[in-house]
Amino acid sequence: MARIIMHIDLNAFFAAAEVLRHPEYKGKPIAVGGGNRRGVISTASYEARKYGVHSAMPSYMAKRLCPSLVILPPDFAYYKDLSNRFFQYIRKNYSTIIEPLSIDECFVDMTDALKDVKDVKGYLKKLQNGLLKEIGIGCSIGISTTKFLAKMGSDYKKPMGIVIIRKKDIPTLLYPLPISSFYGIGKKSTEKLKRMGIYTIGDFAESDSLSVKKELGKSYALFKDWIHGKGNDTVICEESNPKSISSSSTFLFDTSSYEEISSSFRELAKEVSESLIKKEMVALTVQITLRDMEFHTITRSKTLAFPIESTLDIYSQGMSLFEKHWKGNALRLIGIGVSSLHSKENYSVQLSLFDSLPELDSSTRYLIEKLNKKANKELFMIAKDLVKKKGGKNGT
Ligand code: TTP
Ligand code: MG
Ligand code: MG
Repeated sequence: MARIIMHIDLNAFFAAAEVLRHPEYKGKPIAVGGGNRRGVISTASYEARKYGVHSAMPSYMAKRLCPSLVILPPDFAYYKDLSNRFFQYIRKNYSTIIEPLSIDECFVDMTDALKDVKDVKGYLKKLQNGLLKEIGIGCSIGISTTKFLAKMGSDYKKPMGIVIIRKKDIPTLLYPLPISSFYGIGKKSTEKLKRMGIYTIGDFAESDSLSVKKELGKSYALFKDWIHGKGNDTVICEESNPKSISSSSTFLFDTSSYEEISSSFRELAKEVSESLIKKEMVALTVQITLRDMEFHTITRSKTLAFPIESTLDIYSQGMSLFEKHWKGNALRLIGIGVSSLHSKENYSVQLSLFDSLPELDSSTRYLIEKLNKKANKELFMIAKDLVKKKGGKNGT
């Protein structure tokens, strides 16, 4: 059965992210990038694009085109966090088969989600508005039967586009586009193709020229397939083999309460641990993120000598990072995550040793005491102590 593939890309991502935390820039020409003489523009708001400002343009040139342009320095940790929330939103509400293509875009297998949907456009409009409400950033969506066509669809209309490309729509929708907009054909090849008389995607689709074949080499047959509606429709879901797992939480009100922050960390550590256990993985690195009211973000991590997976271990390692790096200031967002992931099977030997590691034992005991004291009753204990207490024969 044919799959239904969606490609979704955030509009003017870094610039939109800045407008989100600086509403005073809404509707104004702004850009994100290096402000000095040698700096380049990462991206520009749609208002700035009207002046000809675009990605990869030297900042001084952008300023010349648009003297009122405000150029803000990039904050990658903040964008990464928004990006995670964007992917999470899709994963939670639409499909778990999701493949990020870059920080602001992903392919999603929507076959299941759309199988009983009559009004596809209306359905996607809801997704788009939901994302705008949840994350605060607009997006463009392309839907088709291959990854290539879905990507061409999301590029077709910006901002806030929703473009469905059926095979029969390819000539009307894509043939008139300039060859430079063909996903996969780079700048250099574009220039060469133009010299060969290939100005539009239609020219390429209908050409049989030997020199074009030579220029594109092995990719020629692939690109021909793509533009005729054949091609890859497998969305590779990184989730099944993640590089890291993390969870973050934004406080309703900024807080400097140790108790509140600590209990949030525990909740988040629980989510991370559950996800880790479900994937039968263990982690060697723990990371925390702290963001204050001015959106200054710090991330701190530590790599352990032993693998961990439990809520308590993730929580205690995260808290030790927190206690070391927190300056007592009010926080807006905290996050905790694990990386350097390994399958549990590979680590089973170490895990059995791990049980007797004194460092872990003492930190866990310390934590349990602290938690029980807070709860005023013996809510938590180490599993092996429980076995001992119950007089279990296997209590080692
Ligand atoms: P894009 O999705 O290519 O661009 P965009 O989101 O800014 O705008 P559009 O509405 O056209 O999708 O890239 C995503 C982010 O990646 C972008 O906001 C900034 C960054 N980026 C760079 O840093 N340098 C570049 O040359 C490009 C193209 C993007
Ligand atoms: Mg984008
Ligand atoms: Mg993009």
